[in-house]
Amino acid sequence: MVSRPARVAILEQLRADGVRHMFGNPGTVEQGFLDELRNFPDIEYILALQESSVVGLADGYARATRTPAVMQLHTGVGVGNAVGMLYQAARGHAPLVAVAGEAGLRYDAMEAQMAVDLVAMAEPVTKWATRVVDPESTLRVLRRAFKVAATPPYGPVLVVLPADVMDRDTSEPAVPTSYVDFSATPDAEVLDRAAGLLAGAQRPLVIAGDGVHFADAQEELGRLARVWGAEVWGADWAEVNLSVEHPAYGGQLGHMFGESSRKVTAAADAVLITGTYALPEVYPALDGVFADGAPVVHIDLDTGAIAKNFPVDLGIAADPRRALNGLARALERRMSPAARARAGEWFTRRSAEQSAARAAARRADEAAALDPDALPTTAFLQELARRLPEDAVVFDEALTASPDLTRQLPPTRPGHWHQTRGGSLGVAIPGAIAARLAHPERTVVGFTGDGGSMYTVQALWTAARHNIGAKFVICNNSSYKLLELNIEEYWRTVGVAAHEQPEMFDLSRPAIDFTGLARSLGVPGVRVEKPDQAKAAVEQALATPGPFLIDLVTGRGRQE
Ligand SMILES: Cc1ncc(C[n+]2csc(CCOP(=O)(O)OP(=O)(O)O)c2C)c(N)n1
Ligand SMILES: [Mg+2]
Repeated sequence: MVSRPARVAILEQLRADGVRHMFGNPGTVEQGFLDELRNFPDIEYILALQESSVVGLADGYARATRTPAVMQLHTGVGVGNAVGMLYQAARGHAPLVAVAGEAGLRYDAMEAQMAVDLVAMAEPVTKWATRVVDPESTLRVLRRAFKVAATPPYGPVLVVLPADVMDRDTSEPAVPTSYVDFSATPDAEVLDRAAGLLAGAQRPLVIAGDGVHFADAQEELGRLARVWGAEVWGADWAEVNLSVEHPAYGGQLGHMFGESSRKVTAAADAVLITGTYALPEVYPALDGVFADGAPVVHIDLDTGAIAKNFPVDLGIAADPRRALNGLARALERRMSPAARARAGEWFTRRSAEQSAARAAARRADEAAALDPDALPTTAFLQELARRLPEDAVVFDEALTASPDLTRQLPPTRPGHWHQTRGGSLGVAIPGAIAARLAHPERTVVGFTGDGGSMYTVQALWTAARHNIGAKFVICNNSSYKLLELNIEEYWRTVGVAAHEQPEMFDLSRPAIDFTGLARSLGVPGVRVEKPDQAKAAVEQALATPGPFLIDLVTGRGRQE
């Protein structure tokens, strides 16, 4: 293999790995390899104007393509801006490979401007962070980065590329990364033991998370829930792990308070956990999560998730799809006729109850949509639901508007709905752009709040710049509504009498002009204040080939 500068070799490596896009925000210390990109027209540089947006785009792209996404960050200042989004990408298990430049090894002693220990900075928010110190190991390290990012549990990786190392030659060949196959099937004896622990349950519960989606195990999960007669509750659930219209779907455990989750988890007399861990809330319960004596079985490719916080009776490192399939069969064999009858009756009753509840909600929404003075939320979402093609993708960061959204556009198809995860705001605008970039043939709509949008609003410019026709809906209630709801819960918990909401949750002064803001970034848009404006707005958004924004008034905020 001929020698060439490492700055060229890294691009050959990306090419060998089939990378088509690099998301980034450039700086001087990366100019060496960024300049070489002109000789790699098959790798498109997608320019974002702030590093939160860079990571949001890469995260959305990895979620949409389910392959590692590559991004470039600018040394300490860029990595610093990226940290919050990297945190959410890490919690969401996005396989990301970030490269960050720095001036060079030779300046290590100088405490030069912008220099910082990038590895230390990124370590808490990445799965692996490292620095290339010798050009002859540049591609070795890059390939390891790809492999680590795409090995369960997936996660972001940072590779620091000092400019003086990149300017030296390497003779390493650029060959595709070796990935590992994880279709591990549990032994029949282990599945039988799991079934033995679970088969006698009267009130069985499945707690499932995105690991189900990563393993394409939705069907197997639904089937197991049906066989076992178990409700499926979500935790760390930001993809479609089971259709929300599946009769076993119970809902989401608390993102925030373990006390809320406990009502569900402690009521079960047997628990199966898969694709998540117990339990990822902000204020998790420290004890009493599961009823005394209730057996807990956990199946995961992420062995760190198993028995992370509470003991389990059986932990199984395996592919959820194969394991759930085998466990359903083992349960069929192990369950008594009475247990099978209970499960069957439960499933039939649930199906009937849930279709009745959906029909009632539809009638209520239809009645609400007739009120011309009502907020336009329902009318708008109904219009959109009527007109969106079947394979549309929804990025849901609608927060307090999310229940309205998912009622009209229920997350039923895996890969066609993504939600925020990890608690960081600002994912929907870049996420929707990246989803559309990955699937230009699909209609992609990103829903975010007036609050959430502002963390990465400059990504609208990226959509305009690269002509990526994603649609954006700002659910504008002039407030940080979720914080208002959370503090009310807090007042109740600590026994503080309800009082006026803190001023800092109010976004009405001054009102943000979202259509003006979008226009300034190259994205046209309209504001929808009344139900009768909904239809025209939806039609205009869908008829516009490029990006389009709708400022949807979902609340009046605090009026003066
Ligand atoms: C990066 C980041 N900063 C701050 C927060 C705290 N936070 C959680 S919800 C929220 C309000 C979100 O407001 P909006 O997007 O308008 O949705 P709404 O609650 O009004 O439905 C804030 C600020 C966060 N989650 N992430
Ligand atoms: Mg809001």
